[in-house]
Amino acid sequence: MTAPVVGVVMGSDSDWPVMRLAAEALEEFGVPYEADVVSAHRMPHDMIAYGSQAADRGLRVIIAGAGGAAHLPGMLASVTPLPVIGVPVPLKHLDGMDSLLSIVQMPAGVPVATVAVGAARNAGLLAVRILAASDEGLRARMRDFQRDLYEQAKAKGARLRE
Ligand code: RP5
Repeated sequence: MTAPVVGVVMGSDSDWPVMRLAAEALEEFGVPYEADVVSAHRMPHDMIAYGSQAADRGLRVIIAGAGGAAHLPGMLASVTPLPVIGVPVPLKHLDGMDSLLSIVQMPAGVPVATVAVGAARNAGLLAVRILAASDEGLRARMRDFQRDLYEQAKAKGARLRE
Protein backbone atom coordinates (compact mmCIF):
# COMPACT_ATOMS: atom_id res chain seq x y z
CA MET A 1 0.00 0.00 0.00
CA THR A 2 1.19 3.50 -0.85
CA ALA A 3 1.41 5.94 2.04
CA PRO A 4 -1.05 8.85 1.91
CA VAL A 5 0.34 12.22 0.80
CA VAL A 6 -2.89 14.18 1.23
CA GLY A 7 -4.90 14.38 4.43
CA VAL A 8 -8.61 15.01 3.88
CA VAL A 9 -10.06 16.01 7.25
CA MET A 10 -13.37 17.43 8.35
CA GLY A 11 -15.13 18.61 11.45
CA SER A 12 -17.83 15.95 11.34
CA ASP A 13 -18.93 12.96 9.32
CA SER A 14 -21.87 15.16 8.26
CA ASP A 15 -19.30 17.01 6.09
CA TRP A 16 -18.45 13.84 4.14
CA PRO A 17 -21.09 14.20 1.38
CA VAL A 18 -19.24 17.41 0.41
CA MET A 19 -15.70 16.32 1.28
CA ARG A 20 -15.88 13.03 -0.60
CA LEU A 21 -15.72 15.11 -3.79
CA ALA A 22 -12.15 16.03 -2.84
CA ALA A 23 -11.37 12.37 -2.22
CA GLU A 24 -12.83 11.39 -5.58
CA ALA A 25 -10.69 13.97 -7.40
CA LEU A 26 -7.58 12.57 -5.68
CA GLU A 27 -8.62 9.05 -6.66
CA GLU A 28 -9.03 10.12 -10.29
CA PHE A 29 -5.37 11.16 -10.31
CA GLY A 30 -4.16 8.17 -8.32
CA VAL A 31 -3.06 10.31 -5.39
CA PRO A 32 -2.99 8.35 -2.11
CA TYR A 33 -4.92 10.08 0.65
CA GLU A 34 -6.36 9.49 4.09
CA ALA A 35 -9.72 10.74 5.33
CA ASP A 36 -10.71 11.39 8.92
CA VAL A 37 -12.86 13.43 11.28
CA VAL A 38 -10.76 15.89 13.28
CA SER A 39 -13.08 18.33 14.99
CA ALA A 40 -11.56 21.63 16.07
CA HIS A 41 -14.10 22.12 18.83
CA ARG A 42 -14.95 18.59 19.92
CA MET A 43 -11.44 17.13 19.78
CA PRO A 44 -9.08 20.12 19.95
CA HIS A 45 -6.08 18.17 21.27
CA ASP A 46 -6.40 15.56 18.51
CA MET A 47 -6.62 18.39 15.98
CA ILE A 48 -3.37 19.96 17.18
CA ALA A 49 -1.67 16.56 17.19
CA TYR A 50 -2.89 15.87 13.64
CA GLY A 51 -1.58 19.20 12.34
CA SER A 52 1.69 18.98 14.26
CA GLN A 53 2.50 15.47 13.03
CA ALA A 54 1.16 15.65 9.47
CA ALA A 55 4.40 16.62 7.70
CA ASP A 56 6.53 14.11 9.61
CA ARG A 57 4.00 11.37 8.79
CA GLY A 58 4.57 12.03 5.08
CA LEU A 59 1.58 14.16 4.20
CA ARG A 60 2.31 16.94 1.71
CA VAL A 61 -1.05 18.75 1.55
CA ILE A 62 -3.98 18.99 3.95
CA ILE A 63 -7.54 19.54 2.73
CA ALA A 64 -9.71 20.61 5.65
CA GLY A 65 -13.46 21.11 5.48
CA ALA A 66 -15.81 22.42 8.11
CA GLY A 67 -19.12 24.19 8.43
CA GLY A 68 -20.44 27.03 10.58
CA ALA A 69 -17.74 28.29 12.96
CA ALA A 70 -15.23 26.59 10.69
CA HIS A 71 -11.97 26.89 12.59
CA LEU A 72 -10.39 23.59 11.53
CA PRO A 73 -8.47 24.72 8.41
CA GLY A 74 -7.02 27.82 10.09
CA MET A 75 -6.00 26.01 13.25
CA LEU A 76 -4.30 23.25 11.26
CA ALA A 77 -2.48 25.91 9.22
CA SER A 78 -1.21 27.43 12.46
CA VAL A 79 0.62 24.25 13.50
CA THR A 80 1.79 22.72 10.19
CA PRO A 81 4.23 23.98 7.56
CA LEU A 82 2.20 22.16 4.87
CA PRO A 83 -0.17 23.93 2.48
CA VAL A 84 -3.72 23.81 3.83
CA ILE A 85 -6.72 24.02 1.51
CA GLY A 86 -9.93 25.05 3.24
CA VAL A 87 -13.37 23.90 2.13
CA PRO A 88 -16.33 25.89 3.50
CA VAL A 89 -19.10 23.34 4.00
CA PRO A 90 -22.61 24.78 3.69
CA LEU A 91 -24.94 24.02 6.60
CA LYS A 92 -28.70 24.47 6.90
CA HIS A 93 -28.53 28.17 7.72
CA LEU A 94 -26.64 31.08 6.12
CA ASP A 95 -25.85 29.20 2.86
CA GLY A 96 -22.26 28.51 3.90
CA MET A 97 -21.37 32.19 4.17
CA ASP A 98 -20.48 31.65 7.85
CA SER A 99 -18.20 28.76 6.88
CA LEU A 100 -16.60 30.76 4.07
CA LEU A 101 -15.86 33.81 6.19
CA SER A 102 -14.56 31.68 9.08
CA ILE A 103 -12.04 30.05 6.75
CA VAL A 104 -11.02 32.78 4.31
CA GLN A 105 -10.25 35.66 6.66
CA MET A 106 -6.92 34.45 8.03
CA PRO A 107 -4.41 36.67 9.82
CA ALA A 108 -1.26 37.70 7.92
CA GLY A 109 1.37 34.99 7.95
CA VAL A 110 -1.00 32.03 8.30
CA PRO A 111 -2.46 31.31 4.84
CA VAL A 112 -5.30 28.94 4.02
CA ALA A 113 -6.07 28.45 0.32
CA THR A 114 -9.85 28.72 0.45
CA VAL A 115 -12.06 27.30 -2.28
CA ALA A 116 -15.68 28.27 -2.92
CA VAL A 117 -18.52 27.11 -0.67
CA GLY A 118 -18.96 23.36 -1.18
CA ALA A 119 -16.20 23.23 -3.80
CA ALA A 120 -14.37 20.21 -2.39
CA ARG A 121 -13.68 18.88 -5.90
CA ASN A 122 -11.64 21.99 -6.64
CA ALA A 123 -9.80 21.48 -3.36
CA GLY A 124 -8.83 18.00 -4.53
CA LEU A 125 -7.72 19.33 -7.90
CA LEU A 126 -5.70 22.10 -6.25
CA ALA A 127 -3.96 19.52 -4.08
CA VAL A 128 -3.10 17.56 -7.24
CA ARG A 129 -1.63 20.72 -8.80
CA ILE A 130 0.47 21.42 -5.69
CA LEU A 131 1.86 17.88 -5.82
CA ALA A 132 2.27 18.09 -9.60
CA ALA A 133 4.68 21.01 -9.24
CA SER A 134 7.34 18.47 -8.22
CA ASP A 135 5.98 15.38 -10.00
CA GLU A 136 6.28 15.23 -13.77
CA GLY A 137 3.90 12.27 -14.18
CA LEU A 138 1.17 13.97 -12.20
CA ARG A 139 1.76 17.17 -14.17
CA ALA A 140 1.20 15.26 -17.42
CA ARG A 141 -2.07 13.84 -16.06
CA MET A 142 -3.19 17.34 -15.06
CA ARG A 143 -2.42 18.58 -18.59
CA ASP A 144 -4.55 15.73 -20.00
CA PHE A 145 -7.34 16.66 -17.61
CA GLN A 146 -7.17 20.30 -18.74
CA ARG A 147 -7.24 19.19 -22.37
CA ASP A 148 -10.42 17.20 -21.62
CA LEU A 149 -12.00 20.28 -20.03
CA TYR A 150 -11.14 22.25 -23.14
CA GLU A 151 -12.63 19.62 -25.45
CA GLN A 152 -15.82 19.45 -23.38
CA ALA A 153 -16.22 23.24 -23.45
CA LYS A 154 -15.61 23.33 -27.21
CA ALA A 155 -18.17 20.58 -27.74
CA LYS A 156 -20.77 22.58 -25.82
CA GLY A 157 -20.23 25.55 -28.14
CA ALA A 158 -20.40 23.29 -31.19
CA ARG A 159 -23.74 21.87 -30.02
CA LEU A 160 -25.15 25.39 -29.66
CA ARG A 161 -23.99 26.27 -33.18
CA GLU A 162 -25.68 23.21 -34.73
C1 RP5 B 1 -18.73 21.65 12.21
O1 RP5 B 1 -20.03 21.57 12.67
C2 RP5 B 1 -18.60 20.48 11.30
O2 RP5 B 1 -17.58 20.72 10.37
C3 RP5 B 1 -19.94 20.39 10.65
O3 RP5 B 1 -19.97 21.09 9.41
C4 RP5 B 1 -20.84 21.12 11.62
C5 RP5 B 1 -21.97 20.26 12.16
O4 RP5 B 1 -21.46 19.09 12.74
P1 RP5 B 1 -22.45 17.95 13.24
O5 RP5 B 1 -23.29 18.57 14.29
O6 RP5 B 1 -23.26 17.53 12.04
O7 RP5 B 1 -21.58 16.84 13.75
O8 RP5 B 1 -17.78 21.59 13.22
